[in-house]
Amino acid sequence: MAPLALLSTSDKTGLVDLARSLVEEFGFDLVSSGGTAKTLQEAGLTVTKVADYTGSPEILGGRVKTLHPRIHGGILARRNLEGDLQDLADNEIRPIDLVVVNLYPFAQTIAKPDVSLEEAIENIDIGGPTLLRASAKNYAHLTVLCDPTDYDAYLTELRQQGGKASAEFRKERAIKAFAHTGGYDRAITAYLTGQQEELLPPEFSLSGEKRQTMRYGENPHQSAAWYQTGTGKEGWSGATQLQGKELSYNNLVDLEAAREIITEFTDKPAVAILKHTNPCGLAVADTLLEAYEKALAADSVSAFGGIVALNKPLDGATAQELKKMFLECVVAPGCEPEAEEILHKKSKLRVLVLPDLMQGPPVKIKGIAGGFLLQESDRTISTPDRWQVVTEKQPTPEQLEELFFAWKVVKHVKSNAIVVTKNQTTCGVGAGQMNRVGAAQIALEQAGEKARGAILGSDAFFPFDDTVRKAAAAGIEAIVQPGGSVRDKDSIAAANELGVVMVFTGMRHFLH
Ligand code: 93A
Repeated sequence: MAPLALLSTSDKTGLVDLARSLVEEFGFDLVSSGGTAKTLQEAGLTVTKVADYTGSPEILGGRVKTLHPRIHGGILARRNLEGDLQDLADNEIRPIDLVVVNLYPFAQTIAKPDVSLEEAIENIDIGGPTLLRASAKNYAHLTVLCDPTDYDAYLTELRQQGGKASAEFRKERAIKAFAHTGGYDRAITAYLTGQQEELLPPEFSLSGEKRQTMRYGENPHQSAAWYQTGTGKEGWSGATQLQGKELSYNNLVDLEAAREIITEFTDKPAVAILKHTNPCGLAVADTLLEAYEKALAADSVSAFGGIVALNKPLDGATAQELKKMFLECVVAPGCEPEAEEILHKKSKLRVLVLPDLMQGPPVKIKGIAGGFLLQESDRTISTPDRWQVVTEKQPTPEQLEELFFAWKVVKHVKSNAIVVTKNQTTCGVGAGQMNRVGAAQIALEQAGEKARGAILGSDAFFPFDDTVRKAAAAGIEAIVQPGGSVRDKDSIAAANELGVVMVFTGMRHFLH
């Protein structure tokens, strides 16, 4: 007998192509609920409506469509159990081999402004989750697909496995289906209790699906796992790993920090080298190669074993230089074939292509005793047109450009953070200090002679005038900081006294 597929989808993406392949390549018969059947018929496919198959019409305005023993018997029957097979035969029920369902768009519905309770409730899918859970329960005997991005993988699986998905494939999709219905019910619960999380866009779920058990976490004695939330893109926002060892927990944490900092630089080529999420070198230049060389020279000691992020596709010349250094990971929005070939010889180096660097998470999560904290990602930056020059001395256009560079960098350095920059290159980075003047001390010491005529940026305001005095003594010409301290006037007075330019951005960027 021909294999039988049941299709019932709200999101019709990829549906027709899947159905056509099922019929033409693998000889499936199709059964579908009303709207799905209509879409398939309009595409010229032969399909039996659920109502015709069961002999029971859809009732209650569609509230009861697939809830029928002829459907659920066909899904739940154990094909290796005499009694079940007898039941199927006695009731003229065909076993179902594939169930393709996606649910009423509940999250999207409640995200609409002024949605009524009635509309929300009508968008609670009952038959769909029942189909998904029944099929997932019986994954030993059939396949369930709840996500259009899995259709191609299923067809590939059928081609490779001679027309039937492997046990491993079926189990994976069953787990995905249970995770999906679980998340769906949590969204309904949150809505009805008035606790839905307004920080989260509808496609982002706090109940992620486990993508990978990591070898370990931050340290080898800590176990760790990688979860994926429903953004529609595989893995790390759709990144492709071209080569290298498996990504570790720390790699991903660093890569995400690298992605975030490099997105600040969208025009000219920019390269950031990070260690433990902080930039040890970052530079902007006319070419990627030059930017890398400047970033590396900023602190070549720390760059060893670093993570490199580039804002433009990696070219051959830059790859040639990257190759000379021991690095953990390289990420860029593209990779030219020549560069790929050059890096290929460094087989352990992880090279990732992330086409859309800008696609970051909407929220950040931190576990605390008794729960977790959720906050919006820090995606805003105040631009120079909104800044206030607070000193008698005004910045030159060049200084203003450099101040903006320093400001973009310091936003992504762990607090308390101070950076010293010159020629669109970091020359001193003070990260994660318990007092601001200590962070300045580190950045200025690292910059050494380069601090003369350089710019200093601070992620938060100066509580005292000591940082201004230290900066001026090292030769800093201009300072960018948020302002907002009760003692701002002390810092402004010190800057005026010492002939330093100072601007306030009006926005701070703590990062912990
Ligand atoms: O209203 S329901 O909860 N009752 C059902 O029996 C039922 N069966 C499938 N919704 C039901 N579905 C859902 O209908 C599916 O989960 C899918 O989202 C949608 C497909 O409907 P149509 O094929 O008419 O477009």
